[in-house]
Amino acid sequence: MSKTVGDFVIERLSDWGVDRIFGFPGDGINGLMGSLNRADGKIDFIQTRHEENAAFMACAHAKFTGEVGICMATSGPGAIHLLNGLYDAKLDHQPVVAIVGQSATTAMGGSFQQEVDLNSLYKDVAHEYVHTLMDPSQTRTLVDRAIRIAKIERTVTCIIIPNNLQDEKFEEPARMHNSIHTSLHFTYPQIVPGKADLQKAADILNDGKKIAMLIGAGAQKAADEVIEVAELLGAGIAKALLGKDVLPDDISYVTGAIGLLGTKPSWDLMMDCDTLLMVGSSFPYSEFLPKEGQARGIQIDINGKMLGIRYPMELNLQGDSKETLKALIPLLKKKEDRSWREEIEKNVSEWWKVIEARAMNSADPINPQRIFWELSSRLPDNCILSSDSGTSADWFARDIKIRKGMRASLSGNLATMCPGVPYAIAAKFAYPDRVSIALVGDGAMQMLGNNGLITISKYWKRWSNPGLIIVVLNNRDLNQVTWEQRVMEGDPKFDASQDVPDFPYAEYAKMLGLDGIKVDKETDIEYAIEEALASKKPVVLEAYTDPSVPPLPPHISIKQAKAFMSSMVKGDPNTWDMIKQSWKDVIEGFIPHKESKTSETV
Ligand SMILES: Cc1ncc(C[n+]2csc(CCOP(=O)(O)OP(=O)(O)O)c2C)c(N)n1
Ligand SMILES: [Mg+2]
Repeated sequence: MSKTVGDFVIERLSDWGVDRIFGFPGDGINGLMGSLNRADGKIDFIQTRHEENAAFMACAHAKFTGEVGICMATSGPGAIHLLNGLYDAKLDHQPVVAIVGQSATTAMGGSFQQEVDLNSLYKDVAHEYVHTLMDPSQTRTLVDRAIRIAKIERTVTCIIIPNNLQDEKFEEPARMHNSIHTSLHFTYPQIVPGKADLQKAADILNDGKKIAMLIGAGAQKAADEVIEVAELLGAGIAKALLGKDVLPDDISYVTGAIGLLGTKPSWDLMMDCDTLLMVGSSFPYSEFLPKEGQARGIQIDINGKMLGIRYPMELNLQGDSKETLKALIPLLKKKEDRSWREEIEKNVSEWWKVIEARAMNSADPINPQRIFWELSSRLPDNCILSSDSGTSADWFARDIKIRKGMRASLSGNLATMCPGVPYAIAAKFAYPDRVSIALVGDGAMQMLGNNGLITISKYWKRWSNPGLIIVVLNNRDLNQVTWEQRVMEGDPKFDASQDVPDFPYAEYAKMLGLDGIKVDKETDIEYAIEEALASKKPVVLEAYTDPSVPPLPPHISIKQAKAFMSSMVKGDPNTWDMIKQSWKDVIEGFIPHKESKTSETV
């Protein structure tokens, strides 16, 4: 049989180094499935339960390996299902290529079954490159460009292949006018700002007395340089959520997360600094950065489009974080006055005591913070963590102490529900010897996570280390949003939109042949975590947690406090429990007797 277009697509992907595709079949891509089958395991096809999970997995593959992630789905409904996961990749700047089917060219334009205008549909998510194959001789061009552009732009691209063309005989582009001759290969260039700009940056940093650094995922490979700069400047370092695994949390001047899910030391760092150095982050909430005019700002980002959009920076430098910081270091003077640094270190060590005390507060039946706190100290070396959106992200941000060698991610910019489980699965495929842990709410489990458990049951025996733990916070509530209704809107919890039906997550895992552990007593938490870590199978650790524990912002503004009070006055069904739990957590914030610095905070 001569080589088909589908055969060439698979061969070329393999030549690009692709060895895994996440997807789900359909008649729109049967030609490609046949080619994968004939390719004799050259590329592993991982079948998910839902195309959205395939796209999340491709995104996580890119996040954890640095390689391009590939997902595949059929025309119409399959391509539509991919979208949310693809937006997750696009917004977090991950190279992902979606390969989707389309009605046969003979039927296109005929309102045929499953015919959707995919070029238009994908025009936003894959705006850097989305093309429909019209002729077999285009195949090489489309594959090469989709991959290269995904990498160069760190974004999502898409190839649409009509199903009849997948089985056509493949053709190399002819040597003639109107034909395109593309090639493999791409390596990232080293981008470093010019000398004069680096000197300007050094002058600003050398002039400052109170330097704050904010790092994000873009600083992933620059950990050593970030530390060296902070040491020279006596700076404190806050981490945007996607940058959580860039630096370990046991560094005394790392203030941890920033923003609504952030820490008080990060808030104080930003409110009191006179100079801000932002590296590889597009952290979106400006109200958590210094006030305009308070600090002189420098931003470093590989993506010029992301510069100068969060704070009016004095200097915006396009460059690779590692190389730029390396070039900057010789120009920096060591700050002799360490009082700013000492203050930050004091704040950080007090804050960890607050976090521990909050975690140790009892709740009914279990305080979710306690689960994260106890898990944190027991995390295996080199484990890979993923968090879902929901209160799990709050506790992940605050209670988990990252150590060197660990990886961690979540849906940072789209903040969508459901990446937790598929990210953890993709991590296992990429690193079968490492333990992977997902932190997920019950709402997200019911939306897609439970289906992910079926995928785990299908594949886990392939992994050399079966260590995969799905921690489920069973609070019978879409709790993060319930708190937003109270604190942001001043409304009571709307039961009709917020209540989640109970479901036996651990029992369900057992039905699937996995391990399931349910914990509903505080005294059992440590044992349950240790049992989960010792399990010889993937395990669901279901914790029956209290929805009245508040995911408090690092400081509460008067507006938020008023809204919270008003939600209770309006008759929130959980008023008494909420008062009890919120009060306990607020009190812990004052035990180390650190008063807030700004007048608008209470
Ligand atoms: C796809 C999607 N739908 C809705 C939301 C809004 N949202 C954010 S967190 C959340 C609650 C999640 O509930 P659950 O998974 O049970 O976690 P919990 O907050 O209860 O811990 C919702 C509805 C979202 N971010 N993504
Ligand atoms: Mg919930």
